[in-house]
Amino acid sequence: MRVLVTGAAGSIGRVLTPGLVDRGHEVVGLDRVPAPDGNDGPWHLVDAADPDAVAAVFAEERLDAVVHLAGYPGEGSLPDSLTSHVVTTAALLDAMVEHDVRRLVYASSNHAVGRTPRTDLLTTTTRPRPDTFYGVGKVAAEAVMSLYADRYGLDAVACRIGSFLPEPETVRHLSTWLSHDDCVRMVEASLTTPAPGFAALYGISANTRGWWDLEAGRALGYDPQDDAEEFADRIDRRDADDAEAAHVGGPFATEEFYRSALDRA
Ligand code: 15L
Repeated sequence: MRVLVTGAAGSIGRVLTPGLVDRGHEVVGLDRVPAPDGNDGPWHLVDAADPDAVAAVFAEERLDAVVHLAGYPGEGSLPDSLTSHVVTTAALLDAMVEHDVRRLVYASSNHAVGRTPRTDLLTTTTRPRPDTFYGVGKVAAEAVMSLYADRYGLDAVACRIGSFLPEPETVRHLSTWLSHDDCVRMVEASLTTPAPGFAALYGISANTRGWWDLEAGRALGYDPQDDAEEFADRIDRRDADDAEAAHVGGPFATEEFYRSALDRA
């Protein structure tokens, strides 16, 4: 497949680009910053929130699918979060409709449901329950994907990623870790599974301590192979661990992340 990867210079993009190339895909990179050293593929220096610039990329490139990773990965004001996550997604979806590109795989986040109290098993049918304006942005981006799947018959898979890291670093990560290799597996399955329509999955590895349902992902062909437990004896307990265990979103669901929606002068 010829895949446009937005945010290709970011932490996930730098892992995913070679991962998809190794699996026989062609990657077209898009980011606000230049391509990282070693990436010799096609590259577009573009802000994904600029619909004209995004449309120009689609006019120039032949594409089979889009993997949308671009977006600020932490908390911000509500308008900034909406621009970063919703406007970028909408700009891509409009260009996809115009150029008949039929599949979007989106780096959504566990923070779309981060304010859900810890339950026995977190399913993908739980109600949207963001823990931050970042999470609000992810919920709204998923809603735009659902709208375009219904209106235009696009396939749009929202991967609610946990903690994408080389290795788990905290007790929470023993449940929420997504390994680099499993991330590539997750995205490839989301790109190639037949006719998912709109679908959501939880992007974590097969963690022994995981409590987010992996079945929705397995139904889409995502078969995680790694387990954070392998690193458990290297992880020190912290005072914050209990508070982080209360909700899906961990630290994002704690008071530390409370802020007003709008920045004022
Ligand atoms: C995310 O979606 C964030 O981008 C990242 O900063 C982490 O907070 C991660 O989730 C997580 O929940 O560990």
